[in-house]
Amino acid sequence: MKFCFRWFGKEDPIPLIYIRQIPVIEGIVSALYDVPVGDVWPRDKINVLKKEVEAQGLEFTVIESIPVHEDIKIGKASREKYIDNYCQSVRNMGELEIPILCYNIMPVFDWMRTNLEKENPDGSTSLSYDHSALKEIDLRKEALDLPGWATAYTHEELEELLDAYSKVDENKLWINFEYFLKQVVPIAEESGVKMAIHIDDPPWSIFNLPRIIKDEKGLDRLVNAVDSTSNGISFCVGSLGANMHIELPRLIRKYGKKGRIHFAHLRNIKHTSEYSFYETPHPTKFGDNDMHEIMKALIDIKFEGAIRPDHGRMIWGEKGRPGYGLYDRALGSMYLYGLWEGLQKSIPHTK
Ligand SMILES: [Mn+2]
Repeated sequence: MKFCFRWFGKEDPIPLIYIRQIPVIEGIVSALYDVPVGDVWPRDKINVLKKEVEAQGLEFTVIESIPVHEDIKIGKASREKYIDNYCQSVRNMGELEIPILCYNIMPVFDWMRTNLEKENPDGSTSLSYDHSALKEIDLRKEALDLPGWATAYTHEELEELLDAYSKVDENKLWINFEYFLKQVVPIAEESGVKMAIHIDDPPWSIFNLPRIIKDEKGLDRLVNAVDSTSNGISFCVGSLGANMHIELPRLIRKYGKKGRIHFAHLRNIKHTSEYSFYETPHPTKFGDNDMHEIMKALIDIKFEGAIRPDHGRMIWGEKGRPGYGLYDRALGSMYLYGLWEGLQKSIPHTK
């Protein structure tokens, strides 16, 4: 497996050379952040980013993410143009030999947290999610005041989207998603790109919006929608593990053996109630995910895709993008590498 690290390009306060200094990191996970949603990602622009990564001795391994336009999810007539554009972006990354595309199909909001700076007893801060706090928010009545989302939409834009989604239930979203996959996956296949859908985060409906990539049933429907290894999964154990009833190692083995897991996000969370949690340091002892069992499952399936540490805490006084500081993710990388090396050397059949 290839150890990777997410980098937000020039806007990221963490320079690539710092990432390079984390000894186990070989690959970069990044994206273009200045292309309007729905437009084609120009090959030249992707190439500039790729060259920048390679100048530091790293590989541009994963694009995370090319956003799927809301019109595709809603099923508007304008989706045809946006699907064509998406196919062209996939071709462009394929020509540049970037092998993995992480994307998601969450309506309106992607990841959701209610606090980006939950204080921990040791003085560090974490991202957290409190379902009861979220349930009290009526999006149509009050200005959206959630961390990370304050400026994403105007009130009018949000109203319009919510109206459109009032006619899109889970099944309709599935049908629209399958329509998209049937066109894009064959292009990905011929372009040498593995598409890898990220798990919905958190893995349940928020604000009455439909969410479909949230459990085994959803992942089954996904892999059956188009029978191709280019139609795969970004197995985010923090997102999926927020559902207390999911058996992560079993699902890694199940979809991994079908060749459908191309990317894994490895992080830990601790539940404060069935639908509420906060993010912890990566090691097993701090959270509810057994990282040792998760890594064992990845080794069992002879996982050859990309992995990255996921959100970290803010520690050692670091300021920056919540969840994406350097220090705690670097600690996470070293921990994951230690697990990997220990397991690799102690399981005879994997040698
Ligand atoms: Mn993730």
